[in-house]
Amino acid sequence: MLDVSATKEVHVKRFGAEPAMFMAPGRVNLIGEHTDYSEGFVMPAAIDFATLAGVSPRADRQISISSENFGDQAVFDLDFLPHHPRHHWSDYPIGVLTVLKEVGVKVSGFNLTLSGDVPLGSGLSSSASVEVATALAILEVAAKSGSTHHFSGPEIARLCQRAENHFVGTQSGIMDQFVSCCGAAGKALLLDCRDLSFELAPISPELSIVICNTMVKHSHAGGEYNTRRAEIEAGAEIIRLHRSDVRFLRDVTVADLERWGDEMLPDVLKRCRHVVTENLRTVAAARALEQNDLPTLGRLMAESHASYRDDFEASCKEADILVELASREPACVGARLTGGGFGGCTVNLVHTAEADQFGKKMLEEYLQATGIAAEIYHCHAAAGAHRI
Ligand code: GAF
Repeated sequence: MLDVSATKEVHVKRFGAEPAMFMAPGRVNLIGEHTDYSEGFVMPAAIDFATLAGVSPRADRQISISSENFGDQAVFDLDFLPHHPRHHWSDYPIGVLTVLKEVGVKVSGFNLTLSGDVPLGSGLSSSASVEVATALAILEVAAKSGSTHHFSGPEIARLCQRAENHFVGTQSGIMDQFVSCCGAAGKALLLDCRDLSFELAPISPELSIVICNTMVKHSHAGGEYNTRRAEIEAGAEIIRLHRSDVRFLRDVTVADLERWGDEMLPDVLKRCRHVVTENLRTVAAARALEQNDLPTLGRLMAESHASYRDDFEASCKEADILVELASREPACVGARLTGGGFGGCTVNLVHTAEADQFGKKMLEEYLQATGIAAEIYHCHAAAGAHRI
C-alpha cells in the first residue's frame, strides 16, 4: 500500500524541504491490445497501484532524483542532461525532463523522490506512472519559478509518450500515459487513439478486477514490442498500395485483409488480423460493459486472448495457463493477458462476491500447474494523476 507520509518524510530527511506531492496510477487494460499505435481503440482502467512523486525546488541547476523502489539516487546537471538512455531507472524521469525542456518549459533545479507500488515489468505500466508523476512534479517546480505553461491531461500524456518514444526508445502508443492522466474512479476508459476522444464506462460494483501476475517478467525496451509495431506498419503499407485513404491499420477492414493479405508475409498478416479484429472487439466490449451484458463481454475477452496468443503471438505459456484456469471458473466473467505481452499479468473480471475465493483458487491451481507462486492483486478502477 502506498504511504504518502512515509515518502514525504524520506524527502524531508534527505533534502531538508517539505515536498509538493503528486500521484499517478498504473493501469490494467481490459481489452484493445497493440491497437493504440495504429490509431485504434483501447479500453483500460487506471488502478489503485501508483507512483508517488515528492518534489521541492533547489537554488542551483542540479537535479537530484531518488527512487525508494531501487534504493538509489541519481544526480544531474540541468544544463548537461544525458542525450541517450543509460538503461537505468532514471531514464524515465530524465526523458520527461528532456521533453519538457524541448517544448520550452523553463525548469530550475529540483529534488525529486519517487516511490511506488506498481509491480515492475508486469504489464501494469509502472513506467508510464513514473513518467506522469514526474511530469506533474516538474511542472510544479517550473510554475513556482515563473513558467506559464499549462498542459491538459491529454497533453501531458502526449509529452510522456514522446519521452518514452524519443528518449527511452520504446515505440509505445498513447494508452498507458493517457489513462494514467485521465482515468476515473470506478470506470473503464474507451479511448479512440486517433483523436483522443474518450468515454468513461462505469464498471458495476458487482464486478471486481482481479489481476494475476504470471511472475514472468517482460521488458518493453527489449525488441519484441518494436518488432510487432514494425510488422503492423509493414502490413498497413501493403494495404495502402490498394487503398490510398488508409493512414493506419485502424482504417483497414477484415475484407481488405482477405483481399490483399496474401501479399503480406504470413506473420505480418497474422499480426494485422489481430489488430483489425481487436479494434472491433474493443468497441463491442465497451457497449457490452455499458449494457452490463456480461456473457458478451466475457466472450470478447476470451477471443481477444486467443487472438493475442495465436495471431499476435505475444502471450506466453504461463499466461495461457492462467487464462485457461480462470475460464473454468463460473465466478469469472472474462480473462485475458493484459498489457504489452510476453509475460506479465492476466486481467480477470470476476463476480465481486466470489473474488477472494477466485484469487485463492488461481494461486493454488497455477502453483500446481507451473510450480510458480503467482501474485494476486485485487484492484479498483482509480482516478487519474493528481496532486495530493
Ligand atoms: C504497452 C504500450 F506502452 C502501450 O502503448 C500499448 O501498445 C500496450 O503495450 C499494448 O496494448 O503497454
